This record gives sequence, C-alpha cells and structure tokens, in this order.
Amino acid sequence: MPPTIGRDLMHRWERNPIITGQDIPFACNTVFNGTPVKANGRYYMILRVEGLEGHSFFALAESGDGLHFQIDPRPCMTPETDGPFAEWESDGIEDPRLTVLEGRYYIMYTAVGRHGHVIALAETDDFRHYKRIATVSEPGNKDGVLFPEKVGGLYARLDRPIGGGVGSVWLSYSPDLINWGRSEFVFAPRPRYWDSFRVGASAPPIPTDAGWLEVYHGVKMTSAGPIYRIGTIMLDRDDPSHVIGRCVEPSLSPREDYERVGDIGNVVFACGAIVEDDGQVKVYYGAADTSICVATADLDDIIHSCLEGSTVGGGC
Ligand code: BMA
Repeated sequence: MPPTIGRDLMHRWERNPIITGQDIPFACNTVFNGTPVKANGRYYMILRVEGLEGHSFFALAESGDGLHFQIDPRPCMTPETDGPFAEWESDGIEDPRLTVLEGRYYIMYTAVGRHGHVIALAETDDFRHYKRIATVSEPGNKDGVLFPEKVGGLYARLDRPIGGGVGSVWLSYSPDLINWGRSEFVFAPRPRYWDSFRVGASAPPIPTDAGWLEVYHGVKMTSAGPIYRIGTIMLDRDDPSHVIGRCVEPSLSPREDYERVGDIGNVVFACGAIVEDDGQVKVYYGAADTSICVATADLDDIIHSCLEGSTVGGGC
C-alpha cells in the first residue's frame, strides 16, 4: 500500500468538483450526493438536487468517462404529490443509492414527510422513468442500500435506524423487496474515533473475494459541529451481520475548500462507487452538501485498509 501520510487513501480528482449548481440546467439551491452505475460503457448518475424552497428531488447525469457529466434538462424523479407515496415525500426525496440486481436498476432513497425519514424503493429501466415499489421502513430510518445479490436466498439491505439515540448500521432481509425483517445489528459508532457520533451505509455493498466491502460514512461531533468522513468496512459474504474488518482511519476526510465550505461545511458523503476493470475504484461523493466530487483508490488498498483494523475499537 502506498504511504498515506498527510493525504487520504482515496485520491481526489484534481478537477473536482465534477458537478456544481452551475451545471444544473434549472433553478436549484445545490446538488450533492449522487449515485452512479456503469452500464454498456456509460456512466449514469442520479443526483440529489435541492430546490430553492429547500426540498430535494433527483436529476440524471450521464458521462462517457465518469468524470465529465451532462445533466438532463429536466428532473428525473420528483416527490409524489398524489397517491400512497405523497404523504411520505411531501418534504422531498433524498440520498438515492442505485443498485443493479438481477439485471434491473433499483433506487433506495430517503423519503421525507410529516412522519420524518423513511426508506423507499423504486426501479427504472432507462434512468428517466421511475416506478415506486414500496416504502420499506418505519420512520426514523435512512441510508438504505440494497445488496446487488441475494444473500442466503433473500434480498438484503443495510440501513440506519436511530435506536436509543444512536445511529448504527443494521441488516434486514426480504423475500420480495417489499416485506423486510429478520433485522440484525451490524456496526455502531466507535467511541473516541473519527466515527464516534454516527455511522451509516453510503455505497451499496461491493462484492469482493474478502467479503462485502461497504463504503460508509462516519460522523464525529465537535464543538464546531459535525465532521462527515468516509470509511470502509468488510462484511462476511454469507452473513453480512458479521464484521470481518473495519478501517482504523477514514479513507477520505474534508480538507479541500469545496469540502470545508458550503451549505453544510466539513462534509464528504458518498452514495456510490464504481469498480473499474483495472481495479481502480471511483467513489462519488457530495462535498459540503454543495457539489459532487470523485476520488479514486485501488480496490486492493481499500480492502487492505479495512482488514488491518479488524480488532481496533472493538471492530464494531
Ligand atoms: C446526512 C444526510 C446527507 C447529508 C449529510 C450532511 O444526515 O442528510 O444527505 O449530506 O447529512 O449534511
């Protein structure tokens, strides 16, 4: 692994940010927390856009190289105003996570309404038309990420319920993507570490020979407010509630001005990653809730970073 003294394991692209509010072809406050997939050699990214009134919706960005994106002229998915989803989405839809599962594109996202945050699931064939499937959690849950394969014959997801005031990551299973249960604890904030206040799943889990690689976010609360960082954890392939290893140090911390300053400063927050054929991983992240950036790292280095920390801080 190359030395990481004075720098992060994930290397920022020198021309970050890759998408800002200036690139959005309609009125908005900010753009952040985009989720990518690569299909037929092209990159598609669903972006969280915050409207001027403060509610979020989604827009589509497309690219040939994963670095330079074109944004569709109209939003691709907006909160429902009629029907069963309307009361859950009256204050917006946030933080999409795209998963390719059984050849279909699924979007787990956070619906925000008068009951607070719930996790919802939709699917798309073309990234432009979306069919809602179900709300899949009770209020008080967010950061839902769907596994790209069944685990033990069932669909699986990670999520982040707030239980007892603590934001920990949990695992649930489903036979049909609608009914979820068999929930199990996976990992919690680590006292006195960079992820001591909250943790949550960020990218949909990535299958590797070492297990399920999960790129997560960890929050430290300080007297100047929260600091959001990106970390990695390895979960067992057959039983993802079992933690194999967890990074000691974050893989990416807010350091650049565009990560330090914005609507919410000191935030790097990933919603997806692409593993390229050459073993490089592109991690897409929102910076300061104000723009979208990309950082890269070698898959082997990321795996090594979480395996070396298997016993630190109790592991989980
Ligand atoms: C989290 C989510 C993210 C956001 C982050 C930092 O709770 O709401 O959408 O990027 O906070 O503000």
